[in-house]
Amino acid sequence: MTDKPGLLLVGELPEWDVAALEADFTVHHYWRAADKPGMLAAVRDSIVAIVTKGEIGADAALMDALPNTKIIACYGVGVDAIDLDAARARGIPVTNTPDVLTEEVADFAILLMLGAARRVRDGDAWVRSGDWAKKGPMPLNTRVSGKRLGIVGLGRIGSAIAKRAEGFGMPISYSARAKKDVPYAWYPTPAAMAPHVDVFCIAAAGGAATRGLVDRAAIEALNPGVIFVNVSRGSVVDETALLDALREGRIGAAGLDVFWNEPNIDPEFLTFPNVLLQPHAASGSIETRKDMGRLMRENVAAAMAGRPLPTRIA
Ligand code: 8YV
Repeated sequence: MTDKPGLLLVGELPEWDVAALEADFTVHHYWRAADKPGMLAAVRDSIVAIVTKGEIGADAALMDALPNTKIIACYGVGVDAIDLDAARARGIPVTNTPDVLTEEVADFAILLMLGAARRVRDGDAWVRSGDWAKKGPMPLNTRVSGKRLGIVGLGRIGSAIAKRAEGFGMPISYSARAKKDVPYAWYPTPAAMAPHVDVFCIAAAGGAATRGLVDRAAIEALNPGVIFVNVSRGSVVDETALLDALREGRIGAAGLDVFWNEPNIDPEFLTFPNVLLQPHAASGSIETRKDMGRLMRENVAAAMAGRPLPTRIA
């Protein structure tokens, strides 16, 4: 019988994070429990920490089922899947992993822009299928450098995308509620920005405040042939309107890392050859995930020791 306190993992983490957590906790893998209510009942009093992920959070019912929880530590920067009001009401602090993934996600946004516009998946298939030798050069595609970039949300990640895009000679606009002290053109809404850009990239935080922010009006205001990228949350976009635009051929290319209803995404996305699909993987390098895991564990350790939490968000 161990006397280590319990920690609930809501989603799968790399084995090195699980091993590090197991030094101090009995780790309960909620995500793989066949009988979730049964597991919660069995561990009810022992759990002192809940570890969530960007995509898988914690609701009020989970908090109520684990009344000794001292921290909800998110392995990710976005805490939109956690009921923050419920956590506040119960006095449970919430932490996330900002900064350590900013550069990685910004790199990925650029990768999606280039990969979608330059049809990198088709090029790879052209080589592998033998079409290169059989048919000659692959069909031509679209330039990114020098095109006008519009970023929805100029926070840490949006700003890092802008910095990179400057290197591509892209004139930059952003949409945000308030104008910032930056040398980029500001628009109050995505719909206002849409007609002025050739590449439209979503980097806003998820959650109630941005749900449907890229609405049908924004999608209908996009220039024909736009390159559309999303590395934030599917919830920020009216996905029905996006699918309509793709079906009607109004989008030149799209690079999408996030969707409604992940991982069971709308299968219609699979039918568009000009869409580059990724499985919510923008922060998914070993280096960045190790940094995220370390920061998540620092927050958990601080909560256990009663120290200030390094990256508390609520
Ligand atoms: C995930 C993310 O946390 O940081 C976020 O908000 O969505 C991602 O980095 C990551 O996929 C781990 O689940």
